[in-house]
Amino acid sequence: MAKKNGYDEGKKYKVRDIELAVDGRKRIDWAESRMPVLMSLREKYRKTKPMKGMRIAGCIHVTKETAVLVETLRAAGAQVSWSGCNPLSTQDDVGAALAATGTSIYTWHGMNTKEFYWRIEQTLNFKPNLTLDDGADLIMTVHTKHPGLAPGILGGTEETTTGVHRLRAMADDGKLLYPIIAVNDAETKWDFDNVYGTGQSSLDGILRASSVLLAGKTFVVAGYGHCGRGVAMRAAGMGANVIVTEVKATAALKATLEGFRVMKMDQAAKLGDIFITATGMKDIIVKKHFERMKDGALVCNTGHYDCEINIEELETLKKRKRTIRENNEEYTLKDGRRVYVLAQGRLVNLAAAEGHPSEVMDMSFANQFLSLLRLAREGKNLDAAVHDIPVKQDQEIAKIKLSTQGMVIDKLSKEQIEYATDYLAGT
Ligand code: 9W4
Repeated sequence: MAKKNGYDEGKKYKVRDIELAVDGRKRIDWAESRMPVLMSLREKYRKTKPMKGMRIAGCIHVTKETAVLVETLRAAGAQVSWSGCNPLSTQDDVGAALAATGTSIYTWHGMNTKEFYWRIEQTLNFKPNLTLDDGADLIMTVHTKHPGLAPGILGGTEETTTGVHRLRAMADDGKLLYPIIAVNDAETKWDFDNVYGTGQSSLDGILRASSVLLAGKTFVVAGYGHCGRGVAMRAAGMGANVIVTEVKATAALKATLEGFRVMKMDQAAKLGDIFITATGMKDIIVKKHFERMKDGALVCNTGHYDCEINIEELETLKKRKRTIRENNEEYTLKDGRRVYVLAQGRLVNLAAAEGHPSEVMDMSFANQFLSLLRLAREGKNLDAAVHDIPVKQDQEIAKIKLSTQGMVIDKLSKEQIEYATDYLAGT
């Protein structure tokens, strides 16, 4: 394939280097072996091809797990056109492997802003009848630049909390032009992502960037939402002594009942060996906290924003700074104490590790697949509103997941169902 401007030029794709496809395929094979729900859906729909005639434009992180989703949609008969939703999250070898097996894909790691907007236009060129988003950029582009495409679109899906918020606001203003399914709000997505996905991958990021022993360390978790809880649980499992800081009384109470000490960050700052923020709020760790930390303290963030740790204030305290290892900056303060910041205060689970494990993404992406299938079948009868995932779909996905692990659960008998629905019984 001829190369122009450093990129492979092809009719249906533009990726960093098509020769990376061999490595990408190995990664995808690995993810497939960890994503049994999606693979069972692929097997189920391979013959009947219920997505035949569907043209899906997708704008979501190009990762090995996304590739399993894309190839499942194609196996079910859909045509796809894909782009990444964040210039830093694209795995170029995965993009190459998708392109090499005929997926139309326009994305590469580190693309600039102009290229970033260009890639969405490319995916819209084939006039999709379904859209898939992570952050609603694709849907917004249809609404703002190509509203003429909307009548041909049966519906779209949205993967993230932020995207769902944007779309609900649009629907409230009567501006939404086609139905959206809020994949983010499925229990088998958000609960498992936040608790088990972020829980494990954050520790993975800390260990890759520092290789410290967790056992016996004082591990401070700021924020006891789902992410904080996942991290606290896993750190405790590795033998750390966990301290939680919170502003919400009920969340703090849960942390105490789950066996963790709770205190203010002002106090925890003196005790912690490792700090992780998971609040979604700014200025959780600031100058006064750095001033109290022990020599060697390690600080990182797994919340949504990179403003939870005030690095500018740390900069004012430093005498010297150096990169001690990948994703690990050593700040030597004026009094000689050293503070280590991982992944520059960005999301440590993504910047220093690989995000949610494939087993967790399996459920998010099974929800994506089933939602797109629902839109293909029923989209024309749905209102231009944001729709929830049916409870039945959540239960179905959890059930398939359990069955792939060889687990079968009990079922209520007819009498038990009657008992549960009879308000006169049991008094
Ligand atoms: N990845 C990401 C974002 C920013 C970023 C500078 C070098 C989210 C969800 C899924 O946002 C994602 N910044 C980086 S690396 C990096 C990576 N830097 C900053 O210094 C490094 C992202 C969903 N997901 C999983 O979690 C697992 N498979 C998935 O599809 C992926 C990526």
